[in-house]
Amino acid sequence: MNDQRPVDTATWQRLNQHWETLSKAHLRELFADDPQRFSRFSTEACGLFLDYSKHRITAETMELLRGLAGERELGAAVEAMFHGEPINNTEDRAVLHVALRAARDTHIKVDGEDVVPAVHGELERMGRFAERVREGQWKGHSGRAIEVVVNIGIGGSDLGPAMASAALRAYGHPRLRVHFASNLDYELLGTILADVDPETTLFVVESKTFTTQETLTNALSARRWLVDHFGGDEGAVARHFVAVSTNQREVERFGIDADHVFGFWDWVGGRYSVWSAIGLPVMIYVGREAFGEMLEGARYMDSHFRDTPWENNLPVIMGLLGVWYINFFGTATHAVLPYDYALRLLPAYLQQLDMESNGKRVMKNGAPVAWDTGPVVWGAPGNNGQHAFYQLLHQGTRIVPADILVPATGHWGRQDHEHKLLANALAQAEALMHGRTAEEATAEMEAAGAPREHARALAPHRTLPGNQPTSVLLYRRLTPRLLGAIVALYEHKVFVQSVIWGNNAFDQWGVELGKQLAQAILPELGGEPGAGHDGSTTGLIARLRRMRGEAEPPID
Ligand code: G6Q
Repeated sequence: MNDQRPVDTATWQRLNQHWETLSKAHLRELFADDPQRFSRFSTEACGLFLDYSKHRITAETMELLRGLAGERELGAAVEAMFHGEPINNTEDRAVLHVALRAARDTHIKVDGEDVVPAVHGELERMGRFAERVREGQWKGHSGRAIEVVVNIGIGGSDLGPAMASAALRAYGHPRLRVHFASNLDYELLGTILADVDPETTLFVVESKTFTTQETLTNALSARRWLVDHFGGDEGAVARHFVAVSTNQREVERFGIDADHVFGFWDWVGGRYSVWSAIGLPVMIYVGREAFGEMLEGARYMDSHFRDTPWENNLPVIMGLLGVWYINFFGTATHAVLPYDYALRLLPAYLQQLDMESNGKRVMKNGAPVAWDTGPVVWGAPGNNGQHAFYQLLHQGTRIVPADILVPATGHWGRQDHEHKLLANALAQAEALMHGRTAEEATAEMEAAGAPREHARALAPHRTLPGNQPTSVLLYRRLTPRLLGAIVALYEHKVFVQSVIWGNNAFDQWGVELGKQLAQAILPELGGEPGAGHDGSTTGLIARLRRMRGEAEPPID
């Protein structure tokens, strides 16, 4: 464990001084000063072309940031992860999502045992099952083929497969639909169930622990709905429910046959688990081959991350840029803006990946951090964002670094749509970087015939400061391989940052307290005496109890 604080490295101080000068520079000047800027600050790997020239950096910045990574022993940290060392120190676990996509002939040991054969064994079981469903050989209780897969899971057991299924719609089986039920209120599950036929629906209950309240509540409701449809015949469950879990015992207690349980391992974190059996709904939807290609794309990115010098290493570059903004410019958020509607769930997926991993306030050794860690990650598909929140990016008061993801082509062959989409994506990156000066705004208005006084008065409102940093990630088309590469890129980016900051990216103790308190409040909502809360919680419990007992209030 590296106990040194990043702020105590020699490079951190140098970065501070460097920031003093560079923070005053405008990207317009940086481009004017260096005609080679685009080629200097762009690189490509695994089907992804990264243009990071629109960042507030110079060659010296990147050199210093790489120096920081060196002082933080990033290289050794990467090797420790790939070698299955227990780098998740608070849970004493290895962190091996990279083993989930390792080639068959690789050897990765945990506690002396090679885990790769088991990974491929489980992939093989998943593949056989997925094929049976896809080919209509796996029949429901009344003998009909499956047409709808409903995933029941939450957090890491929901966001990954939901994001990947949406992203790979173009590769989906034409007979199959996939739904994702995660929320505890009945709105989501109820809406899905109202829309599907129990006789052709397969539920995949996904839960690493199989103790998660939301998932078990939804699974029990779905099961009751199914059994009711079959007139109380419990035998239907075996044909309509399978599970994915590391907790075989709890799954069996729920009533799902061991043959219909797909497993994974405690060295797979929830938010890193889409590559494991947690990806089963994706595999059923797109087929084992396409799922294998997604793993392959991630594997390419793993090799790239491990073997490529940092100058051209995508996760390292993106991780270091984040550190530069968060720790030196003091930015608090990071936007993800895909100009690819298939990636509409990527911002939510990355929100969990990043915020649950690096939303930490202590170092691995328990010492408090005295520097900011993970950003608030947010975003939405690009065009929609342009007509909504981009205003703040263009004229607000904050620096918001953003990733703009752009496919050269889509899956529909619609050149007319694609050209306009690409023009918009590039225009936004350009506008965010360049902005519009007061002089330019005034001249434009005058050229359009506005009187000088009017143009001058309006100029401050029409001025865009620019200097807003973006990374543009181009790719040819969103294929399964490409998706695998994108997701692995972000996984490794988050890891790079955790190494710089010194925190454990693989635990999530912060989410425990709320779960414990919910268990305590639950009986109180039913009227049992409480354990004692703050005045607000006690007042809200009482108010909710009253409201639930009341008739619908009249609307006045
Ligand atoms: C992910 C988190 C969390 C987890 C869910 C669901 O890294 O640990 O999002 O995935 O709480 O947990 P189960 O899979 O155990 O139901």
